[in-house]
Amino acid sequence: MSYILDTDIGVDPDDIIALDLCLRNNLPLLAVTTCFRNTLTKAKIAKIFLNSHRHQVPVHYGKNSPRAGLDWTLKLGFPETLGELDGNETLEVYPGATDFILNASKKEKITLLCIGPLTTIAECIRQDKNFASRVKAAYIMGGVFDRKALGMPWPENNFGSDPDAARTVLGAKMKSYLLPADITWKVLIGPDKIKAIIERDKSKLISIEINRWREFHKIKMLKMHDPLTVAAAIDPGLCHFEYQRFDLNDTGEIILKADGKLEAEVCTGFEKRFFEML
Ligand SMILES: [Ca+2]
Repeated sequence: MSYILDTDIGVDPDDIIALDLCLRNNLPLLAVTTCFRNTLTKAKIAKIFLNSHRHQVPVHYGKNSPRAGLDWTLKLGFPETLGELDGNETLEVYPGATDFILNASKKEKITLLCIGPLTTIAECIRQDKNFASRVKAAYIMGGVFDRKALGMPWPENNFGSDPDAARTVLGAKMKSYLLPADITWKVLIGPDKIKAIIERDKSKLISIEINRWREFHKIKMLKMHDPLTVAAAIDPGLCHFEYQRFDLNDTGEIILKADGKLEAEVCTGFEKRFFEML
């Protein structure tokens, strides 16, 4: 069984921590693909990190998400590139995330780890009506059932950046495991765990991303949205899921509905051993 990680690495540091988790668990990755915005830059960030682990997996970048410009981190002036890219202009990364995923799915059953907006995956479904049936499973971080209850000040980024893509993917009859913000928002790690993660990273990219994010938000804790999502695939008993049908609005909010057009196994909780994996 092979995996493809589709990521918006380079904003919230939980993406690079999720990639680190894949590598440390020797997950057989066929490729890393990048989504959301500035996907070429994101591909280079992923490649630098993979190179630092002597990992030869190819990196393909996809198209930007149609609503990526509405993202709140952009509005608040979050810096878009890492200084580490200077001098790395010759890194070998490739376009064509959609083509890569489509071709890979024709050769073997793949599992998708979707930790960014679903723009590329939706494009695969729109281009090839048999794609969804060839995917073994998709683990998807995105959406929120009750934003107010969480005190979440912004729309959920992954579904809010491309709600049409989210609807296409979750309406495609693919075996989808959804990890909504209602669960992941509460998955926090503190300074001791963050220090341990930073210290073992030879690339220093994790440290750069974490420090930049914590300074920007003036926070000490980090939310592990994406690491929990890939951990659910690595350790199938880790998360508890319940089948749900629902609809989705344009701000990434999920509305439960018995006759909803969308469906997924939705995460309702997880085992605490997750924190030992980090
Ligand atoms: Ca992400």
